[in-house]
Amino acid sequence: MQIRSAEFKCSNTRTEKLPPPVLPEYAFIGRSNVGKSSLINMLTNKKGLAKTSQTPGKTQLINHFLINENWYIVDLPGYGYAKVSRKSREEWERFIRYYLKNRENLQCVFVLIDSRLEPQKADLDFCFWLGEHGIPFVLTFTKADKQSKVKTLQNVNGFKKAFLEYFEEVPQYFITSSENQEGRDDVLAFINEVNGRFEIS
Ligand SMILES: Nc1nc2c(ncn2[C@@H]2O[C@H](COP(=O)(O)OP(=O)(O)OP(=O)(O)O)[C@@H](O)[C@H]2O)c(=O)[nH]1
Ligand SMILES: [Mg+2]
Repeated sequence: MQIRSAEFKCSNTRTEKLPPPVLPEYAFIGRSNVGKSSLINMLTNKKGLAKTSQTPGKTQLINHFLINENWYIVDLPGYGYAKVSRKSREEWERFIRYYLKNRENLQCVFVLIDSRLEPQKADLDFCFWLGEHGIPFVLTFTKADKQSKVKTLQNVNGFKKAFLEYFEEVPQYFITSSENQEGRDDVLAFINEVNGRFEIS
């Protein structure tokens, strides 16, 4: 898929104000600092589109980006950000979970996982929650440029193994780097295919 246009549409803290659910939508989520915003910029080839930062917890809202005028990427705030208060974390959780469970045009959730780490409980728990609620998701391992291919595959395999202790099969996954565009074509081809099946409910 060629990216012809990518524009920021809106930021929301309330689900009532989201764009009308008439276009296919893909949500990007993962632990804080995992590289969500960077991945969105890499996929769209637009450096400053989603705000990136060295400080975890930068993305605090539901941000909608309209791509090629016919589908949305949504940048969600990172989970597991230790520095926010318990109360605001709980509010965040309620809000995001409500969005994920109720957004009718949501086609797939991209769960971003840092390829440098061994399986993390927060990531596994979040995947289980998605599975329990029947929300389609794929895994996206990020920052693959930061280490050797062998090390990346070791961590991917570790994650798969942890995953299979609870699930019957491993979901589709991508290995990506926002630094060198690894995985870009595969992710966009996947989205293109799903877009082709979209029907307004
Ligand atoms: N080397 C390398 N660095 C990356 C990659 N992706 C992200 N980073 C760096 O990781 C840091 C966090 O990236 P962001 O894209 O802001 O992460 P985020 O998940 O959107 O973070 P929050 O919105 O704060 O939750 C930044 O310093 C990025 O430059 C990657 O693929 N390779
Ligand atoms: Mg971000």
